[in-house]
Formats: sequence, structure tokens, C-alpha cells
Amino acid sequence: MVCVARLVQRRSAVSTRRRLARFDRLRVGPLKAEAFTSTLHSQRLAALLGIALGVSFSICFVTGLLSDLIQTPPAWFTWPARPVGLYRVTQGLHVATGFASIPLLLAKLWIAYPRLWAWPPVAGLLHLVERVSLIPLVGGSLFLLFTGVLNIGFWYPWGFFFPTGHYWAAWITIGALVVHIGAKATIARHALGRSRSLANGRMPGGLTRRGFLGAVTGAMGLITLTTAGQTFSPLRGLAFLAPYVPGVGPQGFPVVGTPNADTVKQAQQIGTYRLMVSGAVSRPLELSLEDLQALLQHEADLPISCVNGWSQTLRWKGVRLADLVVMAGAPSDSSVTVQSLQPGTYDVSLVNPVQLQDPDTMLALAVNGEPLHVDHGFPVRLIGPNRPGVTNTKWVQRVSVD
Ligand SMILES: Nc1nc2c(c(=O)[nH]1)N[C@H]1C(S)=C(S)[C@@H](COP(=O)(O)O)O[C@H]1N2
Ligand SMILES: [Mo]
Repeated sequence: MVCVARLVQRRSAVSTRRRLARFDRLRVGPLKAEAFTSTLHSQRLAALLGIALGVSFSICFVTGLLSDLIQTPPAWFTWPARPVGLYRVTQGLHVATGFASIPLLLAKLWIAYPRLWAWPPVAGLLHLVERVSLIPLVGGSLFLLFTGVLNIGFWYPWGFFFPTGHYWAAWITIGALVVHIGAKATIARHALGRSRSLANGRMPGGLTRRGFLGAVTGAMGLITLTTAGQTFSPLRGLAFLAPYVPGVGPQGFPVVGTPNADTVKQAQQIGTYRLMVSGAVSRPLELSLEDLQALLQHEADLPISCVNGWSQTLRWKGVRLADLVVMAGAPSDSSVTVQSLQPGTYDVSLVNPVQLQDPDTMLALAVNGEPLHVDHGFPVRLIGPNRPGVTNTKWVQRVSVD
């Protein structure tokens, strides 16, 4: 039986080849049989880079989803307050793996692009699925890396809300990646199984495989070195590709999101400034800056960990958020919403019960021993352990208990 099946299979392969032979005169330019001569366009190298990309994309995807969950938490999800620097690490990984994927992806595309001219253009259903999946895979990957890098520079030359576009593109890309890996698994396994010596050919005058992989690794290292300084202080001096550098800015740290003229005016009229504590409370509060300064002050070292990768630890001093909630007659395990006096981006922020109960979650009045600079949220800003930078609302006006 098996033999017969093989024979039929071989027959049909032969007749397919014969039928295709009629189209052979279409094989011109890159479609010619030996159009690409570099041995670097090998399945083995493509598979190796594919594995590296699979790893970097997976880390980037998981840490990105996590960041989204934290910022828009569904009912079943509670982001803890400890360890203090966890988000700093996961988001640092998100940005670092995104950056490292750029040279990896370019190298992978260069190695694999001759296969776009494979002959015949479609050889079976699996091949068709694999080829079609390249559109969302390559398109999605380029879109993610491009928008990610521009977002870090806070440059938005597009009309959609960045997180939404980035989020959906990530799902599309990962879906296409799963299809691609499924379709390619056998080929890749064979290519990787082949002996190294066989695969280590070299074109006269061309780059060796080792040289090529060395160049790709070098490019990844260089990108990481020149961006990792935005969160890893020993590399600060090298961080010339990072738009936000720790240590640079008013009071010694960067500003993300500046106050508009109206906010500056309101913030500086400290005689009329009032912090409201309202919502599900039995004693709504209206506190002046002096009132706040007269309350028990708490100090803690906490990082600002921005979604775009920069982070820096600072010494904060202010009033514990839970103290205010309790003063207003609400339980210390409430959920609260903190609202800025500047309407617009990042003007409301949720604090879950776990975060609220953490003694280091506070409304800060001072940083590194000085009252906050207006760019950093004067007179009052939210800061807490293990919170994404975007959720540390500046120029706080209202705390509302949900
Ligand atoms: N109201 C308001 N709060 C805000 C922002 C903002 O644009 N508006 N930016 C957020 C972001 S993205 C970060 S990383 C931190 C940065 O704080 P900093 O500017 O004091 O460094 O503030 C957050 N709080
Ligand atoms: Mo941020």
C-alpha cells in the first residue's frame, strides 16, 4: 500500500513538474534558478535568526501585553505593589527586545527575501498559507518596531491612538508568527540538523556565516548599549539614541508630559489650590497645600518607570494616599481614581486596593528634598511602588473613592 501511495505521489510530482516546465520561460531576473548566489541566503541561517527573533518577539509581546493589562486592568487582574521595580524590569525588557529585534528582523528579511521568488510561486496549500502569512507577519513586525521607536520619541505622525494601534498590530503579528512557525517547523528542523561543516560554505570575497552573524550580533549590542542607559545608569553616558536620559531635566530627571499655560497658572496660585477627596466617602475633604503639608509626611525611594523605557529612582516625600482616604471616612482597601487638573492625556489614574494599602503609595509634595518643579507636577502628584510612569498623574486635583 505504502509503495503504491509513494508511486502515485511521485507520478503526480513528475507531471506537476512537466506542466510547470511550460512556464519556465517566465523565469527571468530574480526568478531564474541561480539568481541568488550568496550562501548566506541559507535555510540554516534563516532558521537560526528565526529562533532569535521568535525569542525576542515573544518577550516583547508578553511584556507588552502585561503593560497593557496594568494600564487598562480587567476585573480579574490586580497588579501588585511589590516588588517595587518589577514594572521597571518588564518594561525595560519590552523596549530592549523591541530595539534588538530591529537588526534581527532586517537580517532575517535580507536572508529570506530570495524565497519571495521561489519557483513555482505556489507549491501546495501549506506553501500558500505560509506565503500569505508573510503579509501580516512582515507588515505587522515593521509597523510595531517603527511605531514603537517613534513613540519613544513621542513623535506621532499618524492619526490613531498609539497604544491601540500597537496593541492590535501585536496580536496580528503574533498570530501570523504562529502560522509561520507551524508552516516552517519541518524545514527549519532539517536545516538546523544539517551538519555545520556542510553549511559553512563561503562565497569568494563574500562574508562568512560567522561574519554575518557577528555583524548582526554587533548591531544588536550597539543598539542595546546606546539605549539601555535610559534605565541602566552605568550606561548613561552612551545613551545617545534615547530621547530621555536619567539625570537630565529639572530637579535632575526627565519630564514626560508638560504643563500647559493654564495648568502652570493654576498650580502657582497656591493660595487657591485645593485637593478634593470625594466619592464614596463619609467626610469629603478640601485641603489646601498648607493642610497637606501639616499632615504626617512619608518618604520613600521609588522609580518613575516610563512605558518608553527610561526609568530613574528618586526620593519622594508626601502624604500617604491611604491616610487621606481613611481621613475622609472610607476604608483603606478602597479603589480610588486620581485626577489631574490638566485635562487630556494621562489625566486620570486608577489605584487598586493593593496599591492603595501599600505604605509607599502617596501624593508627593517634594522630590529629592525640594518642592516639586511645576513640570514634575507641582503642587501635588501621585507616585507609588511598581506603577507605570503614565499612571503617576501630575498636578493632582481630586481623589475620588470608587
Ligand atoms: N497629568 C499628567 N500626568 C502625567 C503625564 C502627563 O502627560 N500628564 N505623563 C506621565 C508620564 S508618561 C510619565 S513617564 C511621568 C513622568 O513624570 P515626570 O515628567 O515628572 O518625569 O508622568 C506621568 N504623569
Ligand atoms: Mo511615561
